[in-house]
Amino acid sequence: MTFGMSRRGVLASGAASLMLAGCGRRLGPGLLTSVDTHPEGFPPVEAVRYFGDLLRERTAGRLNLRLYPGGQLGNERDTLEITTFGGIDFNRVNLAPLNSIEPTTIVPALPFLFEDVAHMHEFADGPIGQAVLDSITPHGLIGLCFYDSGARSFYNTRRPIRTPEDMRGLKLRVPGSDLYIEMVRSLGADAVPMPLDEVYTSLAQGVIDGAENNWPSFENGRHFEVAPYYSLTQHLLAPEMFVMSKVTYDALSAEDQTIVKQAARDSVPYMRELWEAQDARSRAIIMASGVEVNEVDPAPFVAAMTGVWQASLTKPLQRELVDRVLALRGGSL
Ligand code: GTR
Repeated sequence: MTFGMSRRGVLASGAASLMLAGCGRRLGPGLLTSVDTHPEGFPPVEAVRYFGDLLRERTAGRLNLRLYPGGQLGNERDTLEITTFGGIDFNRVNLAPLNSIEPTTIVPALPFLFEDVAHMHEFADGPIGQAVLDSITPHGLIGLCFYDSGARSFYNTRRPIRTPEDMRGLKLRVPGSDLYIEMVRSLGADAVPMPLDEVYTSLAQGVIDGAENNWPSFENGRHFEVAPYYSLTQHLLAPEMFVMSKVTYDALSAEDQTIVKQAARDSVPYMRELWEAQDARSRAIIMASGVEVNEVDPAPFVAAMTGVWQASLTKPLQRELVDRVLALRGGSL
C-alpha cells in the first residue's frame, strides 16, 4: 500500500509522533488518540467524544481518548497513513481516502447507489456493511462503524446546475479519490483533487469554481459565503467510517477489543441524532443566507454516471456487494 504522503503530511506525521511521544503514550498506556478533519462541536467529533466516554466508563478508566479535531494532525489521507502504523489510534474519515487502499470501500461510495438514507442505514447496520468494514483489516485498519454524512451536492461560484451540461468546463474540487475524479469528469467538469481545508481560499481566489458536499460541511466550512449556488444533485448518500489502528487493536486484551467494538456501535444512534439536528441547522443557515438553492432532476446525472460504476467495479466481491445492496430494494446490477 502506498499513499505518497504530502510534504504537509510528513510534517503533520512528525508533529503527531512528537505529540504522542510528549503527551500521549508516555502519560500512560491507556491514553488513545483520535483525529478528525472537522472541528469541535461537529457531529462526528462529538460522537467520537461520546465513544470515548463509553470507553472510559466500561473499562473503569483503563482506556481514555484524547481528541485532535479540526485537522490539527493533518488531512484525512495523511492521518490515515499514520493510523495504519499506530501513530494515531482512531480516525473518522470519509470513504474517499479508503477507496485507494481497498476497492471494497468503493461500494457504498458509488453515486446514486442508495435510494434514501433508510436504505443506507440498512446497508450500514447489516452484514453487507460489516463486509465493507472487515475489508480494510488487511491494510492495518479495523473498521469499527459507519457514521451518517447526509447527501452530497454540487455548489459553485458561477451558476445553478440543473443538467450535466451546466457543469461543462467548471473546475470542481474533489477529495483525492479516483472515484470522485471519474464522477466529476463523467459530468463534463474538471476535477481538482484538494484537501478540504484548502477549499474556502481556493473558491475565494477563483482557483476552483466549486466543489460538492453535504449541507453541514457546506455551511460549517463557510463555503456558502463564497459559492452562492447550491444545486441539489444529491449524487452521494455515502456514509463515513470510524476506524482504528490494527496495531493498537492488537495490543488490547480480548475483553477491551470487545468493549471498543461495542462502544463504537453504541455511538452510532447518538451520531445519527446529532447529524439530523446539524443538518437542519445548516440548511436553515444556508437558506437564510441568500444562497440560490435549486432542486435537480437526477435522471440525466444518473445516466451520465453509469460509466463510473463500470470503471469502479473491477472486482467480483464489489459486484456481489453492490448486487446485495440493490437487492435490499428489489433491484440488481
Ligand atoms: C465531509 C466529510 C469529511 C471530508 C470532507 C471532504 O463531508 O465529513 O470527512 O471528507 O467532506 O470533502 O473532504
